[in-house]
Amino acid sequence: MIIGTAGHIDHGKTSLIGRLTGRDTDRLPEEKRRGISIELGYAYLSVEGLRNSASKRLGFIDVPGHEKFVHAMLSGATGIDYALLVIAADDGPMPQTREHLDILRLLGVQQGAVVVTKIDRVDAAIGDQTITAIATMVAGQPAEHWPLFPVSSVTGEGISELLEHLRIKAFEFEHRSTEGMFRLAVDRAFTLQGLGTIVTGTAHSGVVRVGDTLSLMPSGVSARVRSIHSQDQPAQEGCIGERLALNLAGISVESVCRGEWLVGGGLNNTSLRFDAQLENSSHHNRIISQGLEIHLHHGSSDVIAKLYPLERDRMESGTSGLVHLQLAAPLALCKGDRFVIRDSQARLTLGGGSVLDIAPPARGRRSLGRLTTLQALRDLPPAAALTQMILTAPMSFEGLRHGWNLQENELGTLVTQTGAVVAGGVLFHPSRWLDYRDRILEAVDQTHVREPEMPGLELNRLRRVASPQLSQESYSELIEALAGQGLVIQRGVFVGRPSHKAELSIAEKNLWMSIAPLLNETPYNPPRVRDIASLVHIPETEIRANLRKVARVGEVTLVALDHFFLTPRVSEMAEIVLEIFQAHGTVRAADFRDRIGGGRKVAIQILEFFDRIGFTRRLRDEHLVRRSNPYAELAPEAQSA
Ligand SMILES: Nc1nc2c(ncn2[C@@H]2O[C@H](COP(=O)(O)OP(=O)(O)OP(=O)(O)O)[C@@H](O)[C@H]2O)c(=O)[nH]1
Ligand SMILES: [Mg+2]
Repeated sequence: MIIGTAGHIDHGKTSLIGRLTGRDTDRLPEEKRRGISIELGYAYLSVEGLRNSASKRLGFIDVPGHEKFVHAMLSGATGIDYALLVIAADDGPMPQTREHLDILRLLGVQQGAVVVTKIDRVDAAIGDQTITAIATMVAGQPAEHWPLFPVSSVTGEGISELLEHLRIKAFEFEHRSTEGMFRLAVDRAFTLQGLGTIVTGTAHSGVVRVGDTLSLMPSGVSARVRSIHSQDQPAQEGCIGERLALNLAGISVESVCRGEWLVGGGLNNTSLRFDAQLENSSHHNRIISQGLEIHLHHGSSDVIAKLYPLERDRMESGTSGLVHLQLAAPLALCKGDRFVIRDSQARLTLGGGSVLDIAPPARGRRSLGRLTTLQALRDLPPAAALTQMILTAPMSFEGLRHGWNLQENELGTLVTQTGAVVAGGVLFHPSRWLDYRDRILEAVDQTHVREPEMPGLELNRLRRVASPQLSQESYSELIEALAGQGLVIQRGVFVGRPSHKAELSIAEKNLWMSIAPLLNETPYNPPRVRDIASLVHIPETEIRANLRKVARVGEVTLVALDHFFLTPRVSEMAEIVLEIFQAHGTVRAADFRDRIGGGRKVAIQILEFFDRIGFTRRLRDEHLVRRSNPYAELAPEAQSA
C-alpha cells in the first residue's frame, strides 16, 4: 500500500512521516536550509500482521506543501492508495489544504485519513474550531468519511493510534487487480556505483519481473530489468500499488526523464490528443472556452495542452463534461487514467478528469455518434462501451490493446463479450459487418447484370465501390469470409457470384479447345472474334458466344470489343506494365507496345482495360499503377495513388 501526504506548507507532513517511519525525507541541503520540502520524499515501514501472517510494507510519499511545488505534489499523489491529509491544529484548513484535497479527489483517491497535527500547540477550544472548519471543508467529498486523528509529532501523542489504523488498513487493503501490462510512472533516475541505471516510480498497473524487457515511453527506448526493489526491499517482481526501484540494463541515466513511463508487453500508447471526461472545479469561477491553454498533469509529467469542450462551446465552473485535449508533447496514456489541469501560469488547479479515448477520430469529433460513444466509454462497463464504440466506427485490435492497456487474454474475453467480428485485425460491430457484406453482394450482382461477359468485379474496384473505408486486410478477410460461405467466388482477380457461371457443354468445350491454341500463338495480340471465325470457319456469333461463356469461367478475359485474351497472359502483361512503371514512374503506350509487340492501338486498348479494372489510372496520356491493385502481390512497393 502506498500512502501519500497532502496539505498546506509547514503543517507538519514531513515531521509526521518522520515520526511514523523514523526517516527524515527532507534530504536536500536547500530543504534543510529553508525548512520546507521541495522534492518528493520516500519512506517505508514494515507492519506486522495478526498472529502468524506475514508482515507488510507500507510505502510513504511525502509531498511539499508550498504553492510553488504543486506540480511535485501532483506527481507524488498519482497512484497512491491512501491519503493523509495533514492540517495543523493552530492554522486549520489553508489554501493548499483545499487545493491538495481537490487534487486527491480529481485523481480518484478514495481512501484516506485526516491528521490534525501540532495539537501540543493549541488548547481544546482552538482544536474544536479547527475540527469544525475541517468538517465544513470536506462536506460532500470522499474525505467526509475519512477518520480523523489528532497528533503531535513533537510529543508523540496520537501517533500510535494512527500507526495502528494504517496497519489495519494495510491488511484490509484489497490489492488492486494486476490486469493490463506493466506501467510505472517514472519520478527519479540515478546511477549507483556498480549497478548502473536505477529508475524509481509508482507502478500503476500490471506486474514486472526480473529479466523483463520494458520500454520507456514516449521515447520508445528499451531496457532489461536486472533487479527490483519493491517498497525498498529486494524482490523478484513488483506490481501495481508498489513503489519500485528498477535496475535497468541497456539504458543510460541521461535518457530517462521524470514524467516518462516504463511499460511492459510492448505497450505503445503515446498520443498527442485524447478525449476525456473533465470536471471544471467550482473554486475559481473559471470558464473553459474552446482552445483554452492549460497545464496537464498526468502521472509524473506536466505538459502544455489545449482544451476543447465537446458538448457545449464553454464549460462553466462547477460543471463536468466531455472534452478534447491537444498536447504540446506526446504522453503515454491509457483509458481510465486520471489527470489534473492547472491554469497556463501553473498557479491554480482548474479541474481534472479521466481519459476516455486516446485515439479520437480526426473528423466528426462533436458528432452525435461520437458523443454517444464517449458517453458510453464514460458510463458503461467495458464490453458495452466497446460495442457502442464499434457501432460508430470499426476499431483496430491493436488500438484497443494499447489504448485500454489489455493483455492478450483480457482482450480476447472483452472482444468475445461484444460479439464483434474480427477481420484483418479490426473489430466490427456485427451489424456494420453485415452492411459491408450487403454492399459488396449488391455491387457484384449489379455488375453481373451490367457486364454479363465479365466473371465479376475486379477485387480492388469492388473495394472502392462497396467499402472504401475498409482497410485492405479487413476487406480481404471479408471477401474470404464471403467466399467461405459460398456467397462469392474469386475468379482470378475478379469476384463474382458462384451462380454466375456457365457450364460448358461437351460441344462448347470442344470448340474452346480448338480456339485456345489460336489465342496462345500471339498471346499479347490474339486474333479477334471475327479473325477466329474466319480461321476456323465457324460463324462469328458462335465464336463470340463461346468466348463469352469461357470468360465467365475465367479462362479468357475480354480486354476490348470482341477481343478476348487468355487470362494468364493478361497477368503477364500486368507484370510488364508494372516493370515499366517501376523503371520510369509512369507507363506510356509506346513503351508498353515496345515490350509486347503489335500495334499501338492494341497497346492503348490494353492499358485502357487496366484503367477500367482498377490496376492503373490514367493521367493525361500516361498510366500510373494504383497502390492497391489486383496484382498487388506483384507490387508491394509500387508507388502511386
Ligand atoms: N509543536 C509542533 N510542531 C510541529 C509538529 N509537526 C511539525 N512541527 C513543526 O512545524 C514545522 C514544519 O514541519 P514540517 O514537517 O516540515 O512541515 P511540512 O508540512 O512538511 O512542510 P512542507 O513540506 O514545506 O509543506 C517544523 O518546524 C516542525 O518542527 C507538531 O506536531 N507539533
Ligand atoms: Mg515537508
